[in-house]
Amino acid sequence: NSTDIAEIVNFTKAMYAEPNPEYFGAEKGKNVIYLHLESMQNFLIDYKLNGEEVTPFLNSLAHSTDFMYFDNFFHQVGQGKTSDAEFMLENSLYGLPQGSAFTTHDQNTYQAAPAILGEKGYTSAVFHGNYKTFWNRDKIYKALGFNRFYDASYYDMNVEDTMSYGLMDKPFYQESIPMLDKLPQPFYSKFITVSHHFPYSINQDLTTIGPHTTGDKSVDNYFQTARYADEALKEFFTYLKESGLYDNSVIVMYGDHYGISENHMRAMSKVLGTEVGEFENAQLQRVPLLIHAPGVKGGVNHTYGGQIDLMPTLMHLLGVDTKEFVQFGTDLLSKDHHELVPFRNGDFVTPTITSIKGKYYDTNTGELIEETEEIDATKQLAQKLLQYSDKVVNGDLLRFYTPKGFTPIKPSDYNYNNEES
Ligand code: GP9
Ligand code: MN
Repeated sequence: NSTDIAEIVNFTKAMYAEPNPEYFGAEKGKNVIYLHLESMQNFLIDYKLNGEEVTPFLNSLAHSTDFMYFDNFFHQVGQGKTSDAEFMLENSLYGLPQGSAFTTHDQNTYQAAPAILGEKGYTSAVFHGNYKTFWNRDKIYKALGFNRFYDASYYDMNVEDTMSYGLMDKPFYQESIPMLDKLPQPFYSKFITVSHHFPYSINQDLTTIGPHTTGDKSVDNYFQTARYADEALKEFFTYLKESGLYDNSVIVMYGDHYGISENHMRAMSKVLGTEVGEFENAQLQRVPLLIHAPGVKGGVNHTYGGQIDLMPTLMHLLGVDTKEFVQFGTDLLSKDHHELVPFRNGDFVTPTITSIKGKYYDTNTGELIEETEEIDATKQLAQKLLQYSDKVVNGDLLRFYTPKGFTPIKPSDYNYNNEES
């Protein structure tokens, strides 16, 4: 096992992408605010329903130079859905091929973002309007080193303000504000939203846009809850600006995974006005990624990447060296970033090739292409990334490897009474 980890450390070091000096440390000491956008897919950006924007606020951010907007960014989750997205962005390790690492591997040793930043004086916190045991969060967050976890017990979960997965986004953000205000700075925080969750049902009094008209109910409703989530986000940004947090925080918004599954390709063909097959469905796995880094000029960035790449990207912006850490993604802003996006089932997308179930397509045209040696090599690399990551998680291999300068955390030091930090 220690030979395994040595081999894997060699591999991740060989994959390591040097930070771009233009961005490295540009946000040193700044707060971090992650906004986990439930089920938000990238096709919504600038999409018009009956001539009306569905997500006008997100659209305005995507077009603003205050934000880096990545339009070729993909979710990479498996069965663990939300928990896989979180697992990737806290560890730069892939979720598992089956089940959720959050529930099956909560006793592992991790070298996660909250622990790394904790050593640099950050206080970490998760805000989520659902109960702490969902996805086993109360246990895994201790292994990741989260100092505080504000779950449903900290919110007013009255019937009108909740849906099946928890608190609606507007009251969620509102009630989070006083708790966020009390958080010592610099902080590393994550807000996990839920109102835009399958099956996208919402009290019609709260809607400001009609449903779509494909006849497929969950697809049609998807646009109403997306609009509501967009409005909630806008309200939260008003607070962020007024409080001054906007100017001293890196704000990262990401879609956690698809909201409309492959079982709805017929309806999606109507939504997009073009036939949606296997190839188009793979392209639809894009989720929005928007990063506000104060002082850094934004704009649209076409780099291909996925959720596995978020952690090194953020660490480098904060001026934290990642070379000694076992991470399977690479900094999206690095010139050496690998534009290879493996999906959990071994399919992958690059700027030129889309691989689906043993078939290859030209990513730009959707035309079928023959397998070449280069494509085969890319496929091997995608598989290797997934397999090595699985070895680390299944074998709990990080317990045999402590990066230079990192002090392992003790999960038993953490509790979520949230009184002391
Ligand atoms: C609930 C939530 C939903 O707490 O985060 O998770 P999902 O069903 O999207 O995996
Ligand atoms: Mn989710």
